[in-house]
Amino acid sequence: MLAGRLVQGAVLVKTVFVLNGPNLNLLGTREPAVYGAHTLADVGQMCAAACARHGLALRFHQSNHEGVLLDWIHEAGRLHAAGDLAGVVLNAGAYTHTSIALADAIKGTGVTLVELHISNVFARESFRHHSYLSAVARAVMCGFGVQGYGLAIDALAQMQAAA
Ligand code: CA2
Repeated sequence: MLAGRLVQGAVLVKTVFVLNGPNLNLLGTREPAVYGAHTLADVGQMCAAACARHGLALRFHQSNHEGVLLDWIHEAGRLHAAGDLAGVVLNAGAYTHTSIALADAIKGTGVTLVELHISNVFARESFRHHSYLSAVARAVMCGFGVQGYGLAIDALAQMQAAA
């Protein structure tokens, strides 16, 4: 069944934003023991397949720049305000551990957001144990490898269905 809302007899498909932060464009090229062998393009295909399963539209992006990530969260916030957003999956990379600006954007827009990490950050260096985003995220996932992205989209679709 399509996860959308009825507008004058037409189903309006909701959108999932999958946002990736700094250095995630390097996926599959370095540190395979930590992040696996899949590239970011592979992850994009996994997300497209997950969204297709649920009848959701996908916006998939990566940037090494904090302000660009902020702009995408604001754009998702506008869809959220219009009732057209299923949610955001955000792997903010190292900005997770530094960015009050991203936390403010998530809180300010009110988007339903899953904070995602490919690796189990709690099994790594202590500076990765603190996140500025977790307190404003709807849910936090880590350690599922790149399969976590599809699982996060499944979870957002379930939340939509339950709403
Ligand atoms: O586990 C994750 O997904 C992280 O968000 C990845 C970030 C890291 O700073 C977080 O603590 C945990 C780093 C992304 C860097 O990605 C690379 C991928 C391949 C090769 C080099 C870097």
